[in-house]
Amino acid sequence: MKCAFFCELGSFPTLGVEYLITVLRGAGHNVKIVFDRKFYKAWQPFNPTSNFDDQLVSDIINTDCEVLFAYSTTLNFKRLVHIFDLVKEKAPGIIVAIGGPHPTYAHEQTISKKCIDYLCRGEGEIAILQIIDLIEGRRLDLPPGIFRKKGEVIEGKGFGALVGNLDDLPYPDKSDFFEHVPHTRDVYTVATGRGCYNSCTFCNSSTMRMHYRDEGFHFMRRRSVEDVINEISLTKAIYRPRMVWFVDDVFIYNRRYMVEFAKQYKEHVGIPFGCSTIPNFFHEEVIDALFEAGLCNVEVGVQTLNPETRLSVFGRKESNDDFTTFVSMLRKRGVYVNTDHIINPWDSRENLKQQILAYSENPPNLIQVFHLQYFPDTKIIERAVRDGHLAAEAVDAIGEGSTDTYFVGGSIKDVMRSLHDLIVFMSFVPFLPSWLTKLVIGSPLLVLFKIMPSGVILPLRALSALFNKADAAGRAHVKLLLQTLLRIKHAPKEQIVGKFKKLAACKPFRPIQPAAPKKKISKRF
Ligand code: B12
Ligand code: SF4
Repeated sequence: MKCAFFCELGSFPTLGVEYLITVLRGAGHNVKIVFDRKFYKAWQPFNPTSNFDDQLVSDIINTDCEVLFAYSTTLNFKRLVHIFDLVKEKAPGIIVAIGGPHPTYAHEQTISKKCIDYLCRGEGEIAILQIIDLIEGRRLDLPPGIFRKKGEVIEGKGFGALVGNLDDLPYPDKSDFFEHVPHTRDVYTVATGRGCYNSCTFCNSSTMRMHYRDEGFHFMRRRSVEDVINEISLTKAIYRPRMVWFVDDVFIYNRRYMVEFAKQYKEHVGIPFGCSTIPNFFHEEVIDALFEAGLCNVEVGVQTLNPETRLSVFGRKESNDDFTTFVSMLRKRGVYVNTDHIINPWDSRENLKQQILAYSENPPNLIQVFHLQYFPDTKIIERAVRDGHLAAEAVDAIGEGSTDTYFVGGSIKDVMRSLHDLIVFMSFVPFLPSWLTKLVIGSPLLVLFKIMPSGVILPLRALSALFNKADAAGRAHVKLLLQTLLRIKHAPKEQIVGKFKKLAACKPFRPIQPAAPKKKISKRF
């Protein structure tokens, strides 16, 4: 079947899409990928984007596809619906099928959109081929996890079949991303597993695990160390990325697995690598082994240093001491530590000042400050409504793709504005000695940060990335910005693109078997 995949272009490739196109191609389907460069184009001040959407719609129609697949997060959902409405207007015969986080967690609102014909809830490698079977009439029954519209009626239930053994998955075909987004070649993204054992109330990863548990399945799975190492060794042989980034929700867990991984990675790969994790793994000998194998960058989800918010609102069990121990354990070894912090309505202004002081006592290399976004089907929504931080009427809007609702009757912009000085200052903390942080936070000097635009940290961030090879994301953005300013265009040679395709072909085909349900459904994880 002639298929097209519509995918947003970001700083890293979308691994889920890479797997799906590899599975489709493996089953003999013709797949073209159309990238939404809206965000990417925003870097390009010399290219006006006024007729951008029309061009995108033509690009989709020109693929001559019979079915258009798309990956959607809550943040790009509204945009996808806008583009697909335009596609349907011009080419009503194209069937639109959508999957990813937003369709999974707001499935009813998603499938009720006129321009969407099929929806996949949950994992997609098995479901995507089932959708094609349904479209081509080879299958009549509707498998779990696939939803469709028949006139006004919506049919479907459950979640997409899980891959029983992740080693059955092919190695992802990254050639489309590498061809169209050349800067993504520097960092090879890979996952050793799926799922997260934690239960943070603001995150959809825990929702996913719970849903599959309620259906009787274990969502958490990990590939064998051999399969992971084999994929990265092949990557190394085909082309040598500067860095490997593990996109697992939480990478550092399971001591035995980590020890084996470190040993094999050091022996067969040795390329510097980074990962995301949470501050709850304290086996120094394992961290040493990972460091020796090449661990150079760890993104640590801290989110708040207010113990009350962390436990009772965010559902996180670590303590501030855990954070301090973990960060110093990594920094002592020279690992670049990048922390994520979430501005939220439970932490008062005074409390945020205390947190800034706590960060300055034991600073990471970077503090990335985000604001809380409410994603559909997350537990925090109920709490926010109960505590008066979110209007009950606003909950539906989240399922429609609005994430900026915050206080009742207000918006996240108001909150960010009221904390602007502290938010800007927090980003500076890793670059300042702690005595200076203390001085600024307790004096009128803080006013300076009130008038500073939030972008003021960017030149410092860029400089730090230039001098720090381990700051993969920072370097990717600097490179993209420089290429844009210098108007450097990429035309990757066909031969190179062919090389990238080779990776997917290296692994012998194995049929993907669905996971069997657990024998006994445990309500606890
Ligand atoms: C690595 C990662 C990133 C990376 C790479 C981006 C990417 N999308 O791969 C970076 C750092 C760039 C990133 C950025 C962002 N991310 Co992110 N990210 C992740 C993370 C940790 C892993 C993604 C992954 O590789 N998953 C493994 C693959 C195999 O699964 P998958 O992507 O879900 O795809 C499967 C299914 O969804 C399904 N499927 C997907 N599409 C389709 C389409 C069809 C037709 C079908 C049939 C099936 C199907 O099949 C796939 C294979 O099984 C996830 C958490 C998670 N566990 O998914 C968060 C997550 C996806 N991110 C999230 C968010 C919010 C963001 C940002 C918006 C953050 C921000 N505020 O800027 C940006 C958005 C960027 C973007 N355009 O995607 C949220 C999305 C929540 C939501 N409701 O939308 C998640 C779920 C984490 C969370 N907080 O809950 N992210
Ligand atoms: S540890 Fe990270 S991925 Fe896991 S539930 Fe919490 S925020 Fe989500």
